[in-house]
Amino acid sequence: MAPDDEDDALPHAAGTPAETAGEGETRCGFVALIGAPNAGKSTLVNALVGAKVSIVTHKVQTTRALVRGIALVGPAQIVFVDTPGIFRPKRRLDRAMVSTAWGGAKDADLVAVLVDSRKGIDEEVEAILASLADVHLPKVLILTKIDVVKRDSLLALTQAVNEKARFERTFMVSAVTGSGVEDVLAYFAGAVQPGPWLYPEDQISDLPMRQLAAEITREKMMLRLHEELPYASTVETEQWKDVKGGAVRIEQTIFVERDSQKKIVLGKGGQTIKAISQGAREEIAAILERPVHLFLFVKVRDSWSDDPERYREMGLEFPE
Ligand SMILES: Nc1nc2c(ncn2[C@@H]2O[C@H](COP(=O)(O)OP(=O)(O)OP(=O)(O)O)[C@@H](O)[C@H]2O)c(=O)[nH]1
Ligand SMILES: [Mg+2]
Repeated sequence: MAPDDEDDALPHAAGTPAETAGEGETRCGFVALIGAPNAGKSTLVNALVGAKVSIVTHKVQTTRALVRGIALVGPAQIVFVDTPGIFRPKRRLDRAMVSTAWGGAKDADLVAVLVDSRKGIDEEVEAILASLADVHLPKVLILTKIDVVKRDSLLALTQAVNEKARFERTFMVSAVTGSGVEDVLAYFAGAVQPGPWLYPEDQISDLPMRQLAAEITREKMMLRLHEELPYASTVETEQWKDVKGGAVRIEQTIFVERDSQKKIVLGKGGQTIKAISQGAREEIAAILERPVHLFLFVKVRDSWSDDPERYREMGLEFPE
């Protein structure tokens, strides 16, 4: 992801792939990772790509829109599609997220269904497995977080999940220890179809830099704020300007729904927003490899989650 490409991280003209791998030998395809909220989808996409392309928190419903992370394995370019968790939606934003997740699955070439092996089959997983009948694509099962469960429970879970839906293969991974991640990569490298690469060789994500920067700030906010606040807020990058000394000046707006929430985001004497800003600034600067001046503004907009413009910014369809 080139720092100057913040408005346009999509592929330039094709050409490089054939030079590196030889025309006709390359393979390419989209693999969607779906599952319940918190199943470990974004963590695994990051591990597969070998870089952080999607934000991760211990809270549910962290990912809100599709994030494509790109991995190269020999002649294969695998585009892993991280999706929002699938759950029973209540609010409009929930509906947009869940329909985006299913849409991401149906538009892919292959689907990986992630099940948190510590949680096993709960109501949410049960509902997802039942809906897989409508996804007419090759599917594999990935049991996640195997570093925190006993091995024999994995065999029982493998059997139980495979009785409820048809999978080509079952994988067991830990994104924390890295166990099983190479097997998943090798499998999909062979499973994607022959064809030209769709992204330049050095591209690891399709997310424009300004959107990734907003996501990083949202991650720091989700990690610091509790209860309803992570779900009542959104972050947008408003300004992105090169300034003296090779630095970049970034202005972002945090939208919340109520004045009381704004007070919490700011914190006593502005301490909370300062900490969010510092965490985000350091991470964005590390990605860009240049100094960052980050300015965060908090705006109260009680109906932001009913405003089509906010959905466009997030890359979501606005559900009626
Ligand atoms: N122990 C352990 N924890 C993991 C592993 N993979 C993910 N986690 C943790 O699980 C939590 C959720 O991870 P995410 O990757 O954000 O999960 P997600 O499925 O993308 O969640 P949503 O975006 O909310 O749907 C985080 O606290 C991760 O650190 C793993 O292999 N082992
Ligand atoms: Mg996620």
